[in-house]
Amino acid sequence: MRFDVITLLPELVEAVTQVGVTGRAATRGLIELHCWNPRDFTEDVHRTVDDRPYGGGPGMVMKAESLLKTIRAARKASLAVNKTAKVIYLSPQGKQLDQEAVRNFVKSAVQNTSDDQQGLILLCGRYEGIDERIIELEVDEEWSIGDYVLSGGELGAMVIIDAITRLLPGVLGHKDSAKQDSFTENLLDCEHFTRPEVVEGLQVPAVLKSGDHKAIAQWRRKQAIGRTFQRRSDLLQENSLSSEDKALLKEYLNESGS
Ligand code: 9D3
Repeated sequence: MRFDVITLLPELVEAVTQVGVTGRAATRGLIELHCWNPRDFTEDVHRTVDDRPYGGGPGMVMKAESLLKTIRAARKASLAVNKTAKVIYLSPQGKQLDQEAVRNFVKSAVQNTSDDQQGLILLCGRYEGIDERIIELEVDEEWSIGDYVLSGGELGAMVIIDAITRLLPGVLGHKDSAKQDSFTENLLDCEHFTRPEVVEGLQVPAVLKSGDHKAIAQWRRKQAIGRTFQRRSDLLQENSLSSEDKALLKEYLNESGS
């Protein structure tokens, strides 16, 4: 899958292809990242990308002209290899990203074969944002990554690239580790333990050493449901529990003394 990122800070975004799961995916050619810097599309000697807001007030706004040229160049390059190239603007005003939205991006990217690919163009703002007419002219969708204030869209673009990449076929080593993600089921994960058996007097739960795979799976599900109930009850409302799950939750609450 190809990502084209429009950013004043390409070195920040490029880090995503240099390390970790996304780095390996890039090395193996499963993802491709192209950064486009609006500063390279300016024509004045100072290479100006921002200006003062009409109406006054603090902060600066990214100018329309160089951004338009950048977006159109990125779209043209992406459409040379992709059937479509949606422009996604990262902004606090966007719809909040969740795992369902990520799965939908992957669906459009993957169900299509090589000459029917869907590229993504990720547009990152800096300063107070971009001239509204860019959104009107060129933006297809506007996404936020959560209710907190960032300094620009780059971390949002990197979040989207990371979350999409790990769902692409062939990226994760273990075949179903992406499928097993608890968020696929709207549940938090259970606890994890590795050697040694005792850390500063704290033991590994005995069931995990029992070798009884059915009991282990049931314990893990009980923990996942119990932790979700206690920490993120908002997730359970969407995901009404089966009678088996309700029994596991009761067991969890008895054991935790609540
Ligand atoms: C404090 C500045 N604000 C004035 C009321 C508005 C504002 C402008 C620009 C707040 C943040 C930003 C830059 N943020 C992003 O570009 C951004 C973002 C975010 O801040 N939170 C969550 N998701 C995203 S995606 C892009």
